[in-house]
Amino acid sequence: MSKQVGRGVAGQPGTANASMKEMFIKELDQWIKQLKDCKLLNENQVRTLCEKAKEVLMKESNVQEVACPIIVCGDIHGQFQDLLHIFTIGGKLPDKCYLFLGDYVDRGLHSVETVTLLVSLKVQYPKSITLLRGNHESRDVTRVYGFYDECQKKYGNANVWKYFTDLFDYFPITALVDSQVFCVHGGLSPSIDTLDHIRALDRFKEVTMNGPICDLLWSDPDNIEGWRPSPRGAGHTFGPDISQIFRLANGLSLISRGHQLVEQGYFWTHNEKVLTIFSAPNYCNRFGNLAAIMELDDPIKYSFLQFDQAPRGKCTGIPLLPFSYRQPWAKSVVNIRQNSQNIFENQRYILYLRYPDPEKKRICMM
Ligand SMILES: [Mn+2]
Repeated sequence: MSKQVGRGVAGQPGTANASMKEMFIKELDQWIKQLKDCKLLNENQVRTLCEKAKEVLMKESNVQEVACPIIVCGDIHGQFQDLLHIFTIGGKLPDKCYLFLGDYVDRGLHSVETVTLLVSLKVQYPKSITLLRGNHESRDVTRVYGFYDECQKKYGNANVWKYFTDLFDYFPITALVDSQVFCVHGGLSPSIDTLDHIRALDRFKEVTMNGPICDLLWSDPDNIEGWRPSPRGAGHTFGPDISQIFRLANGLSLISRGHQLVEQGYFWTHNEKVLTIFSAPNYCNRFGNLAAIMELDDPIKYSFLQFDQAPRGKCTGIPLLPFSYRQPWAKSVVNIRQNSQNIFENQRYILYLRYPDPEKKRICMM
């Protein structure tokens, strides 16, 4: 008789494991419900969640392969009500599959709720949701731009911040939809020519401020020739010649990325071969932008769902003041929505984050 390890047969070694798994799935369902109600998990639950998530994420590739139909989402940045809204307009897991391009935390008021829900969904439905790493999924960046302070405020210590930032080291850095659509948070890297180069990288560590992984998470497309150092202080900007070479070398039809605020929620560059998707509407409660998600039915058939800010609902009551990173917004929320039109007209990309300056921690760069 063959061994039945892992099967639910009485007296066999797999039984206890299987029923523990079932119990955890039920518990996780409960956590997901609770989170959707904007109620936090406790510290121990977050630790358990992150341990489970590590087991799932460590098996994923640096170029995680996913299939259509899939919904691609850009930056969320702690805008939890807008994340819930995405699942309302895009459809619920696990019936619908999602790919998120990173930047779940910082800037918004609900980074903890946002990242806890997304990671819970990842553990519950690992095949239906893919979470890429953004440049904000890093210890250095979250210490400055909000997530660290929010964890301190909501839990009274930095443990939850530590569990999540340790977990971020496991997030895949790029994804490939049906071998044709390359997805990444930032952009390309002068030290990467092929997808195999990406597959060979050791990603299980903090993102440093230079090197190939840094570039993938920090770079931006621009209308230039070749490469330039990025004004962000990390990563590069790259022209349509560069993205074309990369696409042709790797058989790609499209490069899809987040990382930059765009007025309509999506923005084409490089002859409609590089796409920016941004999924945080009225970013920071002040920029008046629409957000978008992209439904990919197959690699060349896509549609965009645009949406505005969702009602703040049950989450509005959580007081989060007055950390220094939030001051520039808190003081000037009024009427910026009207003024933002000008900002968009004057400059195609109006807002980017600079690499945290170790000398000037806690200063908000817009
Ligand atoms: Mn970003």
